[in-house]
Amino acid sequence: MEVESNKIKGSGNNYNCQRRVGLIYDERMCSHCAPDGEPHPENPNRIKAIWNKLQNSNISQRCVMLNAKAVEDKLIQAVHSKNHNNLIRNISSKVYASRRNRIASKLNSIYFNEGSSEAAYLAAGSVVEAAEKVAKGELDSAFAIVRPPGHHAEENEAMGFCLFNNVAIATSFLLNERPELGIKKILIVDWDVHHGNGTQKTFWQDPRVLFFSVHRHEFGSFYPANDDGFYTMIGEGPGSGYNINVPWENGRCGDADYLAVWDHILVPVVEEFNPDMIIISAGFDAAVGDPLGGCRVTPYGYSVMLKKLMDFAQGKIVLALEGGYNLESIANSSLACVEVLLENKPIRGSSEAYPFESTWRVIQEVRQKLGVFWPSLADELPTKLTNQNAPHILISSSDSKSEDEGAKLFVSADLVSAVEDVVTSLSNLKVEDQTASTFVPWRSDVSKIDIWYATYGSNMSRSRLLCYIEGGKVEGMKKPCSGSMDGHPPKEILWRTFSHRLLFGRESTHTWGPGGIAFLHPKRDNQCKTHMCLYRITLEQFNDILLQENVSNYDMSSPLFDVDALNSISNKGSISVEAVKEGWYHNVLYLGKEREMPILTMTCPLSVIESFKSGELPLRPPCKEYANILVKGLVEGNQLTEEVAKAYIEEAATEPF
Ligand code: Q9C
Ligand code: ZN
Repeated sequence: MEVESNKIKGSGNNYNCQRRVGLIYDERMCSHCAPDGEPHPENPNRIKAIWNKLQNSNISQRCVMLNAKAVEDKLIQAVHSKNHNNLIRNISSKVYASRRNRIASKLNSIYFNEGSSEAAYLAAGSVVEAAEKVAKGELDSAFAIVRPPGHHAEENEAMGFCLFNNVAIATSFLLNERPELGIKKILIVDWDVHHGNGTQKTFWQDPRVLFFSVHRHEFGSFYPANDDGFYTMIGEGPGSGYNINVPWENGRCGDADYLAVWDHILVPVVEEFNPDMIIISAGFDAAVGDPLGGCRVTPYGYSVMLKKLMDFAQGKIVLALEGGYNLESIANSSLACVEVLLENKPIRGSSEAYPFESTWRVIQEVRQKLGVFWPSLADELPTKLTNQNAPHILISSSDSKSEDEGAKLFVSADLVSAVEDVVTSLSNLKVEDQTASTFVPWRSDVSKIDIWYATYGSNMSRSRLLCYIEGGKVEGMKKPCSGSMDGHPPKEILWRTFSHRLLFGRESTHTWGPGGIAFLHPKRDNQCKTHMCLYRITLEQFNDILLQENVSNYDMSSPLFDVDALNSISNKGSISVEAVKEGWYHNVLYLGKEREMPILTMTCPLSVIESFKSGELPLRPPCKEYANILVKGLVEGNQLTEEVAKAYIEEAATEPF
């Protein structure tokens, strides 16, 4: 292929030995922004920050600049409906001005302004342009610094800050419009922290496109919050096996987690698939410091992930920016990626030692599900490997003194070396300001304060409570827990009764499936006597349990329930924890003191009780598995006989208001 020198102007002449890397950036993509100056994470500063970083570190000067251009409607309509195409084409015109905000408000996480149409056309067109140049061999690889992002956009729907699906449009362009370029199989790697639902749907039945997405999922509670991103979604018909989802069970995933997925899922599959080209939906919202992602991938991590992919498709790789909302993080991550493209080796650095236990579980689930399509995934991983886990205990709790060392997650030698690994690797990293999210200072403040955590539901069973501390699940639970940072078991267990009513409500839960779950009425009622199991745990552990009881995207960079809250709750009686107020158990209730230590429980707010009362929310008895574990707790705690415990639960579940 010949280089069209009038279009490609680069100053890379001093660096002849380097690879030809294309870059696209165009100011016009900055004119799409939230109306009325409203702050929004998906804002023009994102691509400006990346562009400035590449310029200031003299990296853009070593690349080939490409011109952004608007995508043609014909290419859009290979992915989107005519209706959707028309909407985005016209949304910025004057005639739409009065309706723009109303239309946006009906969509999921979308805004429009006068600049949206042009930016959307340029974003998609730029990825097409970059992909064509790389496919032709005029460039080795390219990075399209575009916005709005694309991977959430579906055939007939803008969502999740995405208007057109840029990567899907470029992929379908190469396969359907440029057969002469010989690109017959394309791998799409979506490492944005969110699931690429739009891209998945576009190629659901298409075996020419292997779509791979690794994302936070949390059993359908992380955006876009449904089951589309689960590992069971493998494509359909001829596309079966050509859709691979790696759904994280929890946040805080970092280099070790991602690289384990690369080594044990992605790379073996790509060896077999042997793509002609790779397009990366390169969101940087899994980066350390991202406000939406809550993960911890470092620039070094991204550089290794990218380098591993460069060994395929003759290095023909296009990166298209998706999400990423911490300006510094996305600039540093982008810089690392472009350096790898130029030099074909990872940047200097190192990573944390081990993946989470949950990461190995997810990897094994994916391998099992896809082993029939990709033989290299079929073998079981050695336990020697999968037993190497990141400690749940990090710095803060390593010196806390526990009477019961027997049930600790890690023998102390392992812990010491694991902590040392983490410390060493962090000190080797070149990135600034990424320690904050790993060494969370609030944790050491609360790791030495003990409280009584009073439980009235399934946590009355010790094995169930331990799921919140050590991670994992007990029988009947559909969803495992991620555990606490401090993995020490409770220091003491006591039983007491309290004059608050026990009730059961809700249709179903992620954890237990159909049926109600236990709530404690926040107000005293002297007629009632509810059995409660009190665990002496640290205030740090209480915070981690509070988070797990109220599944949310909160990243724990500050405590949910801090020392001030603890000091004031005896006066207030209860505190609603705003950061997790979407959760059912965000209301922390003070029940008194035991040996000078406060007794706390968590339940719903009074308003929810009112909704149960009025019938607006269903009161429902618990499912069999859930009832069984309540009974188990009461029996093992020597509080009631099995028969009496069953009757006790039954009565609480059927008693009307
Ligand atoms: N509770 C990309 O990263 N969050 N999109 C909405 C509503 C939307 C992210 C939260 C996140 C969209 C490209
Ligand atoms: Zn994202």
